[in-house]
Amino acid sequence: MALKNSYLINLIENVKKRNQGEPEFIQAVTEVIETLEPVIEKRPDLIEAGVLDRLVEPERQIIFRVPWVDDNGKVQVNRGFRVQFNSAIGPYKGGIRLHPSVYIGIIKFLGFEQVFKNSLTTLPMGGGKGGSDFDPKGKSDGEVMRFCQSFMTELSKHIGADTDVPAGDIGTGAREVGFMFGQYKRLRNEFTGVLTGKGLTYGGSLARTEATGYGLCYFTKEMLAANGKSFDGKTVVISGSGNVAIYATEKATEMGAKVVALSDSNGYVYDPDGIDLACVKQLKEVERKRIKEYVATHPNATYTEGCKGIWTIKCDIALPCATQNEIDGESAQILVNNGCWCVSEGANMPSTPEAINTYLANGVLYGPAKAANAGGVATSGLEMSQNSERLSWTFEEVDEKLKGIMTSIFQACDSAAKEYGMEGNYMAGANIAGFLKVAEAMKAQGCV
Ligand code: NDP
Ligand code: 2IT
Repeated sequence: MALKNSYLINLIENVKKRNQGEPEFIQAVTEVIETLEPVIEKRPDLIEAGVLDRLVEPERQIIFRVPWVDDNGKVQVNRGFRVQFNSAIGPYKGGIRLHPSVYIGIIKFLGFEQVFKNSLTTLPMGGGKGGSDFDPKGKSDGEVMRFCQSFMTELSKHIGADTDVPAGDIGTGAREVGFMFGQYKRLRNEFTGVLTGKGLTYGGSLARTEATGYGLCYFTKEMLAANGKSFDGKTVVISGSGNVAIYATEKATEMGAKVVALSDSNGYVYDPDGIDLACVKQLKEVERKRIKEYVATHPNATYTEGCKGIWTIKCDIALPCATQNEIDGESAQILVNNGCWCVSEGANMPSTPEAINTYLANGVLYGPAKAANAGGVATSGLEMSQNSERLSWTFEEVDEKLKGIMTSIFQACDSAAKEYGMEGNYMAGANIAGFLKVAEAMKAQGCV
């Protein structure tokens, strides 16, 4: 989409100049700013209050050394990050990514997206994100623990239950959250809801593990229903085989779909009989093995090296649940050519701008990440509420609330898109609806 508003054109130019070498951050900002043009034309007061200029600059960025000792007694050094992006509507909230590709540009893009996503959840959470270039793959439990303790030793100075509440993301699951929580408690001598995604024996919420994948399916179900469609009898391709992919597979299958493929960063499996999720859970959640092991016990399934090829599998619905920019323009075109008519995003920013243009040009129902995958952080918000009142709710209670939140997110995207003359463009709707709440709060609080 080409911008016409000169203020916004200058704003993006400035973001590009000030954030060189951070293409993911520039990509995330550009997408949002482009869809805000009709709002800005109607709301000069927001420009006057400097809301946009402030919105594209994180409130605080913390970068620190994370030294730890490996199993051979050798000192290793990683880099840790926490970007506290925006606290206009609540304490900073967002996950911690542990992956060798992490650098400040990735954390800033994720933190920026989180601001709008958290606003859409209807809960009082600002946006933040953290992480490290540490790779948990192939490390022993002891190494992961020593890394997490070192990471938290510094991070603990900057977070708190009413300040900034981290959680999981790629490479950070229950094990890592547990080690980080233990270290925070030891350092501060306080037992608080400083992290979410905690284990059920020490303050975690039921349904948080399932929440992102389930929430993705609840959102997608609403989007499909609004367009006279459903999951029932549809063929679905899901990328990734981590937390989000596993529980998206579970819920989509429960809703009557057949999930035929999953992947990891090495390759993908195609099972025409439908993915056997019990096997995937055992391989991935228990044994921490590669997805290619699946074919050893499933003779009808095939494994192909390389992850991009997963988008050449014929499907009705694609749910990318692995990582950013995993669907480029070429893959999007192949999906469309093969008859795919819905893409809904479990991962953060999995589609490149070219891919998104391809969806929109071909009438593909497109559920954008910051709306479609908001169920994880929404349930983190529910974990914070339970921690505050020192009670825990049943699985059914949390799941019902999650469904309600995902339905209201879809409705907010749908009505904002309609109000600004872009009916059916849920990306524009998500950006606008997420933005307006944060913008009003920033304006009301003055120039801070
Ligand atoms: P996990 O670490 O549990 O799983 C990540 C999966 O994606 C793995 O299968 C991994 O394969 C694959 N993957 C990671 N990086 C790449 C890559 N560069 N290329 C190809 N595949 C890759 O993470 P989650 O399931 O939690 O996260 C998946 C996505 O969902 C991320 O974009 C995350 O930001 C987003 N998300 C997560 C939420 C949550 O609550 N966990 C909430 C909202 C969004 P391998 O094992 O080979 O690395
Ligand atoms: O991208 C995300 O929304 C997450 N990784 C979840 C963040 C959270 O605080 O639960």
